[in-house]
Amino acid sequence: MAQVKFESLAERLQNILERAGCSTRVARLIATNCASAERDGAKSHGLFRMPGYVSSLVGNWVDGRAEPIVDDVAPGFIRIDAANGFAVSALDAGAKLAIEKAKRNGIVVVAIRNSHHLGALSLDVEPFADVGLVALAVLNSMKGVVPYGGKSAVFGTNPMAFAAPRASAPPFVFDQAVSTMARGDVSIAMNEGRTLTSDVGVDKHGLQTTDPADIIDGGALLTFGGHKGTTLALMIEILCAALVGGQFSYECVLETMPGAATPRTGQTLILIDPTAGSTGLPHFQIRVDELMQAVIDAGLQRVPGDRRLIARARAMEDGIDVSREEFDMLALLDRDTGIH
Ligand code: NDP
Ligand code: PYC
Repeated sequence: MAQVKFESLAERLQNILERAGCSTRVARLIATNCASAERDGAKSHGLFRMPGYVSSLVGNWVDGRAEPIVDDVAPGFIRIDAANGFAVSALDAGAKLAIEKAKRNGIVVVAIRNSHHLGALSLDVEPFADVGLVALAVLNSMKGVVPYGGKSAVFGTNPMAFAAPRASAPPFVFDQAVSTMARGDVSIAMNEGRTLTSDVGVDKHGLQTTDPADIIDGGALLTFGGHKGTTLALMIEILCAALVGGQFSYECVLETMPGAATPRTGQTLILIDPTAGSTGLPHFQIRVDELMQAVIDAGLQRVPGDRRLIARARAMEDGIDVSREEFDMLALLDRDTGIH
């Protein structure tokens, strides 16, 4: 295990992504996103995703040079066609306009289609709370989650992330999949030889299993909270496919596409300006703090998002932990993208 500075890890990833086919702008965005997830301890959406980014780029499943088309369609609505590129690049292209419109109108919806997302969604919402906005993002992905009581997969693991500014601390941010576990974490559990609890997934026959390999090998995940996770998964499919003009997770077929590892789906972001609410931003921020204190007083061990912030502070101080296996994986990607 070695500690690597954030900037040097991001630079190494950017070089790999450029050689795999990204423009400099897109490579920088994805590399920063990936290094940031690793920095924040989101292990299933950091370095672990690099082989997937590279194989999707090399197989021409995703266009790493795509220029997103931003369409200002209504006072409270922006449409972005990611042009078969990365959602992170599409959001970056529309972010400035989205902030302006949210501040002018009180609210804006950003509807992204034809996009690929393989990252931690917290990173998409946090910057908006840093400038005083409330942000809610949802994302659909590749088919792999069965509806409550069902036997076959329809939904993606479909994360949602929310960020709100606070008075006395960095923004409150939560970020979670609609499945009991993210698929990436199930793969990591499989690689580490761990077993799972029986509420995580089913095998290829639809039977509940505690073996992560059964889930990855033709099985599927379950929604968290039974039917309540299923209702959220449905909402996210509607907001990320029907609303934006994109694909439902079950329509995104990767298996027959060589190299495809990123879902070609959609994303919706809603920004709200708290100054347009009845209380204004400073009071809003104090009220968020009061709520966090109330849940801590009631016994919640920590505010959601705190683990991420602690991991981030430690990584920025000491460097990001990169294991021998992760260095080997990066060396393989160097080789596969033309460095010998
Ligand atoms: P987790 O279940 O690990 O965490 C969900 C939320 O609960 C986080 O905000 C977390 O905060 C908080 N939390 C966890 N444990 C506690 C606790 N004991 N007390 C208080 N709060 C707690 O997330 P998931 O496994 O569902 O998702 C993992 C990641 O996978 C996310 O970043 C998600 O965006 C990503 N993902 C991406 C997909 C894609 O298509 N790109 C698809 C699916 C998932 P904290 O972070 O501080 O632990
Ligand atoms: O971990 O479930 C997951 C996931 C799907 C797409 C990106 N991450």
